[in-house]
Amino acid sequence: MTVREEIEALRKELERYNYEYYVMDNPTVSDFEYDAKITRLIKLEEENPEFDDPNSPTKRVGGQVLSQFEKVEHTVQMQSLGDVFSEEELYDFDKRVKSALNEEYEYVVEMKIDGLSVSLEYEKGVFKRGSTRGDGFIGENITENLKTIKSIPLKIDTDADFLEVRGEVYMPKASFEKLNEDREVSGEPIFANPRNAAAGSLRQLDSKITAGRKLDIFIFNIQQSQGIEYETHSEVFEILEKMGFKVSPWRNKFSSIEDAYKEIMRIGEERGNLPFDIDGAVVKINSLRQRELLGSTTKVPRWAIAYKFPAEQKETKVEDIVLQVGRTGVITPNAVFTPVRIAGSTVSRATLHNADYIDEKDIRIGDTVIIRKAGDIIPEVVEVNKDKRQGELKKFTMPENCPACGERIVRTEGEAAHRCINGDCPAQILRSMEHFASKDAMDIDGLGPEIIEQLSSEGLIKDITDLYGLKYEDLVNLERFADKSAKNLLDAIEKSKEKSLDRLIFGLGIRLIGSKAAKTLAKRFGTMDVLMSAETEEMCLISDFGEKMARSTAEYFANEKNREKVEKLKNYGLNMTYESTAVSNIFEGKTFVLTGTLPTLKRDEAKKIIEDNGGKVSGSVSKKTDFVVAGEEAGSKLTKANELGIKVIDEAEFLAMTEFDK
Ligand code: 0OX
Repeated sequence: MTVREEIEALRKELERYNYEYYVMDNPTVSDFEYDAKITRLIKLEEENPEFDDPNSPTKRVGGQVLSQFEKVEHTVQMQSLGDVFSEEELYDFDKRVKSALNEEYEYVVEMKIDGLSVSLEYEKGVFKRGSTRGDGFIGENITENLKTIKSIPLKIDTDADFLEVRGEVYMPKASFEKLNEDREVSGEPIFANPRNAAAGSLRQLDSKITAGRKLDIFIFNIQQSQGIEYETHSEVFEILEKMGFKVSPWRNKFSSIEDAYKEIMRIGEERGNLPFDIDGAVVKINSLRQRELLGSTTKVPRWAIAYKFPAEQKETKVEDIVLQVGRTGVITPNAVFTPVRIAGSTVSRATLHNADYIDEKDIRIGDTVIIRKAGDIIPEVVEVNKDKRQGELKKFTMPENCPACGERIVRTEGEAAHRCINGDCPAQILRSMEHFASKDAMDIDGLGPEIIEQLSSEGLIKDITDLYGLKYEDLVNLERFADKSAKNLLDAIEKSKEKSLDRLIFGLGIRLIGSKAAKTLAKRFGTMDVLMSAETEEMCLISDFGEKMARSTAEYFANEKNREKVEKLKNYGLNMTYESTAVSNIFEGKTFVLTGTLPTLKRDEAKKIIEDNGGKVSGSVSKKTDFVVAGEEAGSKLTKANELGIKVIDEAEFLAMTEFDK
């Protein structure tokens, strides 16, 4: 056997093992044997670079680091699905199908995998390119990341000269839990749910990171093909399966909507037992000819619909109600639960907002409560299951004293919140330091709540100004610190001195002054000195700036302690002037609203481009809005823009306006 033949034989064998293990879930060789073969192949490829193949199984470990993702135009639109939430709405969908077709038809019901849609393109059976859905028309080239997903075949056995398939990338629940555990140990932020974790993993510019994330995929569609024929969706599944793809696990056929509905309910019952998250079921017309007849609206096909399951709810027990003191002294009660898994992660706490909220829902320690995740992320109590209340549980009352400093708690008439009004309350000081270091404020990398707590309990920092006096010797011998981490933290603190004035103003934590208001102040007054001597009346004249905000700002700077704090920061060399970052004024006087997921820009990036060009970003659509930049899954803001006749543009049009993509 020549070297070339051995290389080829190993590649074939290893891809077959991948297929057996990752697609069929039925390995035929031991890990040991697999490792021995891949090690041999790596060696042969290194020694014989002339036989390189970008689709060799050795390329599945990642390695290429990109500076950005290239755009990919989808020649066949990657459509999204219309949603229904009830049996009635599902039957309405069927009525529309029935009256449009006027002949017999069949449905296929699939699970709706809660992941991210991607396209995979094969030329003569070789995987050439993979991309995200983006806005359905333009996505991002994530080929290298997709190659690391072992259930994606890099070569397929097919007569098709060209084939584009579509599938959903997801992170299995078990991989997600393991990933979050590891991240918690290493102090990285955890992902809210498997979908976010999968999205974060696919967006990595370094494919090695993606390779370590254990993603998987289900393929559910042929987007386009040359050289093969098929007439129904069921047939498509058979073809895909034969080619070696991992296809959607549930895909039964039904000849009535009633039976399709029963299947959806069956899927719903299985939801909790599956190793991956689903957020509903998809009902599709089986005949491709009938799909053509039904066609699509501008956004979604008329031949398919997603039946969305209600947010998952679980019962758990309230073990305790603990109080958290915020940076402004507001005392927020939190419920501590017996941990339960819900919508993709384990929940053990939820905010109970304030005493009125607890009263209204009558939540008591020891109660069994029903919880869910609002927007699939934030845990909340739906209600108390009173049937399970055992004996007379004690009603919750706010204590009279602050749990952190022991001073009296007050509640201003008409306000829901209880507050600790002791300006020296240690909990408030800790929270305000956390706020100062946070991402939207001074963005000091590595200075999270735990480190702040540690530095404070070591007596090294009493307020934010002390951060700038920290020395290497203070840190290096502390627990959790070593040479490198001490230097990194000091570097990050040093770097923060250059941050723009608006971040500093926001970081001070003036009541009612969020990051947007801080920017307004920085722009209007230009330097900290001018701002500190500004009169309330002057601030009231600024558009978008309310009287309460003006008064709160003036009060803050009238306080001698606060003035001293700013003076100290100035002496440490913090930047106290606002330098406009505007690169043009083409958006001067224009208000933009961003909605949905844009194909390449993150929301922060789009916002920065708008502001850098003199425009404003607003959170809601009104008559004052000039442009709505809409991406994937744009919701009610898009509807409102259309109602009001406001110009809606996509990312490409937006970038063209700024000529940013040239
Ligand atoms: C899923 C899923 C998503 C076909 C045409 C519009 C949507 N998340 O599991 N989309 C589709 O269908 C496409 N099917 C699915 N199973």
